[in-house]
Amino acid sequence: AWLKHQVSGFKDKDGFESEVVRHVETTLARSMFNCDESAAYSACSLAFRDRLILEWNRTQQRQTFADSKRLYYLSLEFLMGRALDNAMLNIGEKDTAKAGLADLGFRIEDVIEQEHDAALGNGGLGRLAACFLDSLASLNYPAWGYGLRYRYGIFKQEIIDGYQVEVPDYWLDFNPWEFPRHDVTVDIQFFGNVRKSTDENGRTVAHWEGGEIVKAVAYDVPIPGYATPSTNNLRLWSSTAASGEFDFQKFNNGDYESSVADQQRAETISAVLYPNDNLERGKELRLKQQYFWVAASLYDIVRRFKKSKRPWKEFPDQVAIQLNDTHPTLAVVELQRILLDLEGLEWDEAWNIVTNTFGYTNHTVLPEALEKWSVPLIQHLLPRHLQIIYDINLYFLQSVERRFPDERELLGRVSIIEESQPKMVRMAHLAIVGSHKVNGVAELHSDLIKTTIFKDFVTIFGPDKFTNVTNGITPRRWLHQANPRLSELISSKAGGKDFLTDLNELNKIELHVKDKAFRKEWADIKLANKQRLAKHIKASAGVTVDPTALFDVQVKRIHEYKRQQLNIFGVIHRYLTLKAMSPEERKKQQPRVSIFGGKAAPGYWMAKQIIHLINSVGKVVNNDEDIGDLLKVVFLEDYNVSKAEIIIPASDISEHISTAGTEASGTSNMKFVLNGGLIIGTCDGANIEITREIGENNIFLFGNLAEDVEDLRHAHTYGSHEIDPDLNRVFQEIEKGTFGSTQDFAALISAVRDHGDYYLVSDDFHSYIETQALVDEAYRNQEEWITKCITSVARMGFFSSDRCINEYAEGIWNIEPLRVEKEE
Ligand code: 26M
Repeated sequence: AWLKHQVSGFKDKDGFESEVVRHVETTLARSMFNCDESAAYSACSLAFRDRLILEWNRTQQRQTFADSKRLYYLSLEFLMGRALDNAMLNIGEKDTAKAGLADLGFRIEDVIEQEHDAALGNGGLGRLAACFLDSLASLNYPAWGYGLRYRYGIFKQEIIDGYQVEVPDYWLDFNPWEFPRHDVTVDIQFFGNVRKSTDENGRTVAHWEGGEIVKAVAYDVPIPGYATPSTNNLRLWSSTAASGEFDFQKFNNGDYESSVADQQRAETISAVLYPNDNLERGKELRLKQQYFWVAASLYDIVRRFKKSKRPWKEFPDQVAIQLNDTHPTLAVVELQRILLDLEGLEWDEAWNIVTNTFGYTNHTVLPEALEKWSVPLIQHLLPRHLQIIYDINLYFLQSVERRFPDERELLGRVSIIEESQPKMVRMAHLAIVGSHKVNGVAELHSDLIKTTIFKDFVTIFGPDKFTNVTNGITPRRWLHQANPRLSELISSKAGGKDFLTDLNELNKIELHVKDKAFRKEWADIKLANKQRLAKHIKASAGVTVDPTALFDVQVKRIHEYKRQQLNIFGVIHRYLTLKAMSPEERKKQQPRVSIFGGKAAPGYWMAKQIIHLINSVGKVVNNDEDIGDLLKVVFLEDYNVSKAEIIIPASDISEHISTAGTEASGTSNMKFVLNGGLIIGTCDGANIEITREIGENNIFLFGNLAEDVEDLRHAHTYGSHEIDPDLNRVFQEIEKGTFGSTQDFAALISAVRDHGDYYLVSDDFHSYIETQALVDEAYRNQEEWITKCITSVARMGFFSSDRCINEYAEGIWNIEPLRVEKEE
């Protein structure tokens, strides 16, 4: 243990105010008389940024001085959300800021609202990376994130006539949270060809020559830890033409247009985040992004290592690199290339260093999401890397053949090269072969990868190379920041704020589960959170909802495997059931608000149809006078991190209903329970471990199990496939035109009825409807319900990303927290 000390704060409220004023008047060059909320946001951020940057500098010095092993987390996505509120809370000066801003005539909530989300990610994978950065800093681990500085993050979603429309997310207009490092640049090579020569020792040396150069410029984002001075670094690379502004040679020769075109082509690399989630499309620009980012990051890491003058064999003692999915897998090849071609190491020595450096996290078993790149494309873009990939594969397959001489089929199955037309490089195979550890993100998922997609690799490398690290979430953002009143209430019963850094402390509140005043305050907080969401629903969707109704929420990327279609078919079933009742009978029913949110990948037509159906059902149901407040259906536009912070604390029940075996983990399930909401879910991903922790009486599980999915699919295809009768009635209603244009929804129905129902919507429908009825019944008994909620929150300690990061640190990275001594 070591002493934690107060982060250098503002002297007091007045000290804070004068810094805000100074920034308004000098940095922003405005007068306080025309300081609006947006200027107040900028100045307030700059004041906090000044504080952060001092700690950031000290942290980097500490890390350099300690010279201990560092982690580098390579992720193409960091879904950070807003930074100001997080910085204020982590530094511990939000109250100072609140009072100071009030003096200046501003409400802190309005100032916080001015910030544009940093939305450099698609969904779970990107948000996980952001939670990891928070935990790494809060736990004082020496760690850096490396990513791309996209000019456009995930698109903004608008709903027009019930359809999703994508609008570009231009977020960099004013971003006080980044520091351009125009002196930290790396030249990145593409295309060209490879020449081989022989050196004086008779060794063959490869020279990658020609092609084009693009310049990578570093932008640093400080990552403050909670209640610690540690402030880590997230380095994002931006692409620009190597020659700077534009090519003066060409310009002077009168070729102005093409010199500008070169500049634009270079900038295109970091221009936009690919908006696919769990879908691989093999676009050349995406591969360029991957190599650009990987090469710049490795150059940076190697440069830092070389300053220490240690021998190369110590590289893995100083450096751990984690691959967030296969997106950065070229790093394996790039490090081998650096060691071999530029540093002159022998193959085996280099390869030993490489494999001891990398760890690979798998986030999906969906076949359509597994990355493959065509051999001709890699040959064209990265000719030397293709040679190295072939050599890695050759040595790997030779060793497999030696050990398993009788298994001829095995070689083809595990080969890094798929013998298709054209040949493809299987990135997951390359990542496994190039890493010392491979992990899944929840127990079921980690078991599944070992028994299905990576089974052969378990045979080859043994079971110890494969491990599980169940995902986690940061309680700072997802409880303390998103739900301040609940955080406050918990700290009053758990003996202070320790639970925010040691989430197992939550179990102390279970002792108070019968405390009347505690329960009353608990219920009041939930109601207030629902009122806040109701306001947002009114303002954004124009629908009036009753805050005392049961709020049923499904917010996540729209995907067939996540089964929003099952949810909306269930809503239609509920609607039909209510319609068929007498007015007296209806009065006895539990009112519900079905809330949806999430983006569809722009090219994912089925997902877009699901959004359209949800909106079409909402239009009918919300305007049906027979129904009134008994059922409302809302689609919330543009779901993102900052909207999640409003939605999640307001949920009574949330839906995590993927086909068993398809959702690797899920992380919002953890956020909802931590905020005092219950779950209806399948036995999938982390739902299983949540159930184990909170108890099966506190969760509504339904549906078929992962182990039965294969047989059911087989039966659909080769046997007869009877559609659930209740679901059939839903289909008939849609086909009658009750919800408008029937042809739009035909594909959603025929996916179930005519195309094998791959996601088992019909198989699970009855169980789903029955379980939803149990939810209504349970909610009726508010006392029981609140007991379930409190008990569940008390038992959620396991799902902190702090626990998760400590597991990675110990089991995969072999890194230790840095001592943070009291400075003064
Ligand atoms: C691939 C190719 C081209 C463009 C984009 C992609 C791509 C982008 C994001 C593929 C997958 C992406 O993310 C997958 C993802 O978010 N997976 C989720 O990871 C979470 C954290 O581990 C899990 O909780 C979710 O279950 C899992 O779906």
